[in-house]
Amino acid sequence: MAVATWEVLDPVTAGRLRDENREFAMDVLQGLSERPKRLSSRWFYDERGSELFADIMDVPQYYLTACEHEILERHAADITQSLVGAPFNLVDLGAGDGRKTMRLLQHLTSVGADVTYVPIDISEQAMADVAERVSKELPDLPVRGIVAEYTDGLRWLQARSSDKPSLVLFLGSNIGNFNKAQARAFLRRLWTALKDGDRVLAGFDLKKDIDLLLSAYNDPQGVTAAFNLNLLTRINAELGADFDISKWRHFGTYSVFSGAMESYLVSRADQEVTIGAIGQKFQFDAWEPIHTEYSYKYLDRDADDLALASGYAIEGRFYDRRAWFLDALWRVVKE
Ligand code: AVJ
Repeated sequence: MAVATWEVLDPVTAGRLRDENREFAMDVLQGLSERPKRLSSRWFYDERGSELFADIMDVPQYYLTACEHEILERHAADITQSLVGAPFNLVDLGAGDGRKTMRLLQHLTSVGADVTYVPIDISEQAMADVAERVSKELPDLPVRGIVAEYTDGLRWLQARSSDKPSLVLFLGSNIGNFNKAQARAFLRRLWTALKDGDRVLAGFDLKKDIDLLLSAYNDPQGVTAAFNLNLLTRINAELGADFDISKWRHFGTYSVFSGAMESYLVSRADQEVTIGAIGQKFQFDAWEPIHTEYSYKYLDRDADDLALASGYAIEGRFYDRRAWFLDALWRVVKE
């Protein structure tokens, strides 16, 4: 049985974590000083937030996860076909609980591919969970996780296994949190950390009937609302604030103009909130919004443009039956 191992890269020390708390405080101060006020979606994922997001993935109205499962199941052979002939790394950026990647890994082990699974995640807890799940279900698969920021982790991987090609997964429409300029910058950084011939599989949620979008981000069970509101609970816990959660509501809307689902926390009353770690009080008017998330929706053409603009060739486009979601397969072009 191959034992799953992972390395914690150097910068991620206790010091870095303390810094993260400072960065959180600075970002909250900055965002709540703007108008309209905003908080970044990158802070959703504390332990409770990650749990709530896992619950969202099981919400029937949140079609994204089921669509991508279907894609990976239907197209596993085509997606991996160009790499299975020789040893390669399957690199997973933001593996979550690893359930999605299991679809590909199961296929790869069934055809006897010489693949090493390399999850990269900033959270050591998330790493331990993925490693456990994967080694339980596929005990013979080598797993070499890296606890680091994505691009630090990739660079380190390239330095160590320079000859092995990589297939890098960036699934789940995580790219949707970036606007177009940020998405291009991210993909270019990724390109820089990769080598000629490496592949990227990126998940894009496609533009579709707006009613479907709205119900995916306003589920009747209130899981998405709880996920959004948890950001205030996190600020209370980590920054010593006194947000009264009952005085806030979740609001998710679609902007046809920007092509994004937008999430807000809206104040139900005039109120004042103290944030201890910042040493400041913040005023909120009744019905004043805090913007918390963009989830950009794509046309096929938008995804293609992004690939070409950041140095990739398009190798394949894989869809679920209803064509609600796209997993785009790109090749890194350096020569
Ligand atoms: C994890 C960023 C892909 O934008 O759809 C789910 C997060 N927000 N419901 C998304 C989310 C509200 C999700 N991503």
